[in-house]
Amino acid sequence: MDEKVLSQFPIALPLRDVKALTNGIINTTDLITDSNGERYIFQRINTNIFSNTEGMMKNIDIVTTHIREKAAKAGKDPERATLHFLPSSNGTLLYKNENGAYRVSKFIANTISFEGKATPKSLEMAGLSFGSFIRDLSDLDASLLTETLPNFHNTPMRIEHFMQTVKADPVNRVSSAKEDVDYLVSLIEEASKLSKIKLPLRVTHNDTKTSNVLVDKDTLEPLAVIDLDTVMPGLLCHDFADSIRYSANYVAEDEKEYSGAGLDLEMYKAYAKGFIPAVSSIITDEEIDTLVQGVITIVYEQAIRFLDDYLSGDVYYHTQYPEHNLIRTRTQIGLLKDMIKKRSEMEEIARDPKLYK
Ligand code: ADP
Ligand code: GN1
Ligand code: MG
Repeated sequence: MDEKVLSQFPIALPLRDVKALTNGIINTTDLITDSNGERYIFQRINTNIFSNTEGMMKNIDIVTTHIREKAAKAGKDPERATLHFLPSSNGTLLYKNENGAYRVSKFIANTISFEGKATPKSLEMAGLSFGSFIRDLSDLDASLLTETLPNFHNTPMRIEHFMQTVKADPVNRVSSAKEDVDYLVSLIEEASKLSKIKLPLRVTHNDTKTSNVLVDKDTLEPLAVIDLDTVMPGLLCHDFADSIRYSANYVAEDEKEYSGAGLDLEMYKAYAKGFIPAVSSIITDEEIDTLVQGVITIVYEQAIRFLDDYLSGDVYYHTQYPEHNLIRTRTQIGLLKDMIKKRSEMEEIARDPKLYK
């Protein structure tokens, strides 16, 4: 841990404890305890991916301020409702040096985030959290936010990039993923449908893993949505989709026994039960009509993102072994195939009138 970096933040050094939190695959995150026993989250941002760190922190500042104000008006504790970053010695919420960009946020105590295998209850609570997040930000003008990761969920552009990688085959891996490539190429038309539909641009989270919500440790009541780096203008269906992609799969995203991948409808239903009622006051008919298409599109998009990275030589996602991204691709393909089969059940659940009361 770099003391020089830490000393740029208003925390008491030396640190008493450092614990690495390793579930994210982009940034590096540590839970630190300072010499007064105060706990903070210390993060080194992956600036290869988040190159516009100023825009990113500005988006986070706008969004957290909005949430804090709303929470205070609703009589909730604003400090537990969202992230709170500490200013560094330069007066901004970041400290940068030649090795990267760093930030520190207050640790929100007595909370848990859902990691590992989801349960219907954890998914319902995650759905409620992410749905409430979109609803609470629906009166914030999305154009105030910078598109810090341009075209992040632009599926046609992702497809184009993927096809270029397949063609160039820079590290000679295409032959080891031929079936995967062929299958994903065969679905291009299906995966492009959503991009042709006009939908409202909202303030969305764009990385709705269940590990990105904090709930009360005892009651599991939703408190804060965290990991706000990808907050940008986006589509409601993408936020609905990514949690399901991540947590309603029978297997984990990097399960080597990927043949077990598929959609657990009970988990899907649990997420819908939390998410849809939370957005029912703002959701449009077009958005209801695209919830399931959004899920299928996001799973497809993630499959080509992982495969593109595998075929490029693992330049984007952290990997632990050479086939890691290929395994990740296959868990997504297994899920995708099963979702296509279960599409009508998924639609029926997403349109259940009881969720819209
Ligand atoms: P990553 O980009 O590595 O996913 P996150 O911001 O999601 O980073 O943080 C990783 C984990 O750290 C979260 O899943 C959560 O368990 C914990 N965490 C992050 N910020 C806080 C916070 N302010 N208070 C309590 N726990 C936190
Ligand atoms: C990345 O940071 P993390 O692990 O929550 C990625 C997401 C992917 C996810 C797949 C900025 O999220 O888009 O869905 O991995 N974030 C970025 O696990 O690319
Ligand atoms: Mg995270």
